[in-house]
Amino acid sequence: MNPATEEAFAQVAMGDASDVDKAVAAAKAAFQGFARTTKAERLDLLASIRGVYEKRFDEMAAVITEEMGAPISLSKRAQAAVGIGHLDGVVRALEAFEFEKTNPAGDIIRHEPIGVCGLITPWNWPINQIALKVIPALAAGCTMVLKPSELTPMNALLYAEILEEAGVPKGVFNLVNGDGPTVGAALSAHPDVAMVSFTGSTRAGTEISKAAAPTIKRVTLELGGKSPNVLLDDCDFEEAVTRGVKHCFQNTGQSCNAPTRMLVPASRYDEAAGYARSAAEATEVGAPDRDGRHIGPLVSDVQFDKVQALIQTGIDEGATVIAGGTGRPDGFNRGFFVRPTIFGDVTTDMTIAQEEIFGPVLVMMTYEDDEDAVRIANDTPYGLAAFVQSGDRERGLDMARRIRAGMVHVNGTDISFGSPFGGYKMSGNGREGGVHGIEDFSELKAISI
Ligand code: TXE
Repeated sequence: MNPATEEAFAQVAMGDASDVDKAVAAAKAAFQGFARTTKAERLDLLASIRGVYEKRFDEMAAVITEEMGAPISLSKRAQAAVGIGHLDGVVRALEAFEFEKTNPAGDIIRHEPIGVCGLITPWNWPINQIALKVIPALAAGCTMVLKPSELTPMNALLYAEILEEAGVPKGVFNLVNGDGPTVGAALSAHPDVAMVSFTGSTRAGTEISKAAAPTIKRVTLELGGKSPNVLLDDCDFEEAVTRGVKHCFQNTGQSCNAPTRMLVPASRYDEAAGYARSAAEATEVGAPDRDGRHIGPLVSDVQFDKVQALIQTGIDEGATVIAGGTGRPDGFNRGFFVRPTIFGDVTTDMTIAQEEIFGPVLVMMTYEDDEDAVRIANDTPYGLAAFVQSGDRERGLDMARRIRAGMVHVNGTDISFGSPFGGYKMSGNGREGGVHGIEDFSELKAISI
């Protein structure tokens, strides 16, 4: 369904457990051969995938816009572009990767592909999350079954075409569309699947871990976040607040690593709230098929209802609405569009300070000193990303070291392609990207002679 028009534009069959059995059997049959391919052969394959992906880049951007509502400019600049960025990060890592080494004790330590992998992905950065799993799995020599989100099956089907055209051998990559409780659960529990790599909600991650437990398979999880953005008193406030709001609202707030909690010194709160209001009011909401820097709709009615309910909870729990609020923005009577919203006077005990909202909703909190900022930054069940704004590199770095999160950005927004992507605490386990992704999809073998 196109979330801007609420109209269906394609029909895709939902698979079931018997489709998972067939796909896993195909992946298992292909494993012995693919596991023995050389590094040079896999590098050639990745180069070929890159070539076909580039050729079909515009189609990829267009389909992501149509099925999940990201404005076309964002789809081109980021959503589809990261499919190439992650591939390049893995290629660089693979070139340098030593699959076999001798340790100081004289034993041979080998990285071997773990086996058939189940890849379960969400809808918010759909091809990003698919590429971040498929590419390192191929680099490691694994075969796989992908179950993309039932909300965004079309980019995954296009990716399957790209992989086939690029010459990925039969059975190495398999795709089963379907929902979580049927196809996702069957993949998680399957005895012939050696590893499940999942990105999505903490709720589904828990279900997957439970379903996988009896088979002792490896489960890597990239889950939700509630990332703090700490503004130290020596940063350029107007610039930092404006950039923080824009970043939080990017992709309509549907990013696991969005800076959703802005922490400002109590003495500068009024100033910061003023800049935040201006930035929110300057945020344009618009149709995704139009070029521009606006934000689009949320992905689905379910997400729309969830975000509306959490905005209402924020109001009920006593937070101040600095901008936005419940309902659709003026001029919209259909589509899952929501109002860019800023809450002030938010305290750590409030639901909106703890729960992932996954919409264009920023909460502003105050702190007394650096110690207090670290305490508040760490005071959620999540630990995916964190952001620190400071005019002093060493001070920013000191704060970055004290925050318990997998990725901390000082005056920046993203880690580089190839750096480890993943979180602490209930944001998951395992790390994706570059060499860390290849290692995640590998088993270690020690050979003594
Ligand atoms: O996620 P689900 P939903 C968060 C975000 C969002 C919330 C709910 O807060 O509002 O989760 O989104 C598959 N066994 N994130 O309900 O259900 C499902 O089919 C196996 C954060 O859409 O987790 C899909 O492929 N698989 C996030 C995938 O899980 C199961 C990205 C994601 O859907 C399953 C998305 C089960 N029992 C949402 N249940 C991030 N980390 O970026 C569901 N799935």
